[in-house]
Amino acid sequence: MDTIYQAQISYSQFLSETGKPLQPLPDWTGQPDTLVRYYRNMVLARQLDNKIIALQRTGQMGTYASLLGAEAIEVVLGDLMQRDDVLVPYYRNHALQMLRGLSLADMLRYWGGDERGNASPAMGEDFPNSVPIATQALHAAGVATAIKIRGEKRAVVTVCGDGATSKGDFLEALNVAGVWQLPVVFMVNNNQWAISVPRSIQCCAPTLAQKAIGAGIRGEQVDGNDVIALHESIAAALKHAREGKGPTLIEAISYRLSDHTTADDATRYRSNDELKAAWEREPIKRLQTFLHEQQWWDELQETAWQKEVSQIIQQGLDDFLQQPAPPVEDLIDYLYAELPEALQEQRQRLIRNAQPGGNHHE
Ligand SMILES: Cc1ncc(C[n+]2csc(CCOP(=O)(O)OP(=O)(O)O)c2C)c(N)n1
Ligand SMILES: [Mg+2]
Repeated sequence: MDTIYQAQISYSQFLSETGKPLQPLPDWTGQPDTLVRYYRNMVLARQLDNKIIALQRTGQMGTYASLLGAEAIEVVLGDLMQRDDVLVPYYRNHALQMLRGLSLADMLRYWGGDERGNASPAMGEDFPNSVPIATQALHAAGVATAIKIRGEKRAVVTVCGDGATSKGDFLEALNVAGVWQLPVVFMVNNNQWAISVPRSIQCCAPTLAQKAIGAGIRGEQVDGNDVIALHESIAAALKHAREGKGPTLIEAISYRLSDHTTADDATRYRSNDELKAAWEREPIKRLQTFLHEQQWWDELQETAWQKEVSQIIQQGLDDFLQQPAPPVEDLIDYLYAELPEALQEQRQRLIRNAQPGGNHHE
């Protein structure tokens, strides 16, 4: 019997959990700029995340999907994607969306249930958040097809979770990206949980990256808490896409340090020990230790940055809280080109009820 095909999946990590280099580091890490920017952006993302959860707890925010633990993936993608690349995001990419130009206030609006936040001109040709799982992978393949037909040198990046990789949409998108050699990067934020379903019972394959092999495309695994490993992998995948050499699947190993959303309570299905162990690997402390050792970051800078971040967040928050709510008919107005009769009646009723003294129980 002959072996007719063999494949390997690489895993890359540069910094240990305690911030020590595990192998020679790439040249660009010899200068502080990029790494310090990654650090600052991760701190901003985390402080913002804490703030939004606090707002939700006090009734000032809708149901919110925390990005705690995914900061490294967000900031590296945000840095390496060019303005004319296209982001096709899911619901844990709001730091990335902000790095691509979405204002903090608009991001808050979206999570506050105000769709105007999802339609900001600052998003350019980026897509709005996808809440339906994995459908965005197909949208990304569609956009990448258009880019390919036009002969443009742009990449499409789509992000999804580990759970999403079990869906037909995801596998179909990989397949078409392979046969048509589309300029797309599939970033899987493998945070080990799909709500209460652990990675171990999500899929029998030892890696999710190996799903790329079935589609004949590049696939690799990286430490999703290590900005250097992410940078190397993402930069290569984007270059590959922009040069017309085809798609890449990157499986970034992270951990969802939060509940699934503010509507979830993860203590009901996962152990404290597992969570504690995951905190040892989280991305911010690791990079902070490395930066301290290089003498590129110190306590004074930390305090100053934390303070500046609080001010940035407060400004966005003031803007969000001061803007009046959208008109109630917005609920209906963008659903149809021509509104069916039954909805016209409902629309009128909504408007009447929203007026002061309106009968809310009609
Ligand atoms: C098509 C579809 N089915 C089910 C859901 C409900 N749902 C919301 S999040 C989620 C789990 C997704 O897990 P994963 O892909 O790992 O992403 P994570 O939330 O962990 O980042 C499910 C099943 C949905 N939003 N869309
Ligand atoms: Mg997940």
